[in-house]
Amino acid sequence: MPETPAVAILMGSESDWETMRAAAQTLQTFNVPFEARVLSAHRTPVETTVYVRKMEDAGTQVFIAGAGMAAHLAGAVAAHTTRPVLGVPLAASDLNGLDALLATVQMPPGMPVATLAIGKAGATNAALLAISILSLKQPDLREKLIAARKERTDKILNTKLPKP
Ligand code: RP5
Repeated sequence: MPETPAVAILMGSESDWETMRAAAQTLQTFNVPFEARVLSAHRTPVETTVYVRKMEDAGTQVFIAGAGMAAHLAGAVAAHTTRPVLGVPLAASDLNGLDALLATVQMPPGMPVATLAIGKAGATNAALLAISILSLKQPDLREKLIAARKERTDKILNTKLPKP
């Protein structure tokens, strides 16, 4: 039997993949099993519900949802699971992601969505946050996160600026 994906990445459209692949790549780097699917709060509401319930039942621990414009996907996912839902607002309109940021972050009390930054930074950080959540029960992942942080720290400290 294939391994249950610890993380499910959902996005509202194939056009979101260019940004959301940063989440997939980050999970891959940490060897975290994941599945990525295009499902939309507005265009496939029933299938989104069925998928989230199925994945929660199968043992998926964290959901990442990226969407642009009137971005209701993360909220729609949160409506069907008590697992952590990480929302990534995407820049898909003339409002450059501000529309998606507000739609994703402004959840009513009782229905939390942890909202990350707009775009690729948010997609990367959603994956890192998912790994951090999984690391509460997986010491090997915690070690990998610590090593990755050290690498970033060293890179900053070893920066050599070009001559003025
Ligand atoms: C949202 O509408 C999607 O998440 C995407 O960011 C945006 C535009 O979708 P497409 O028209 O490119 O399919 O639902």
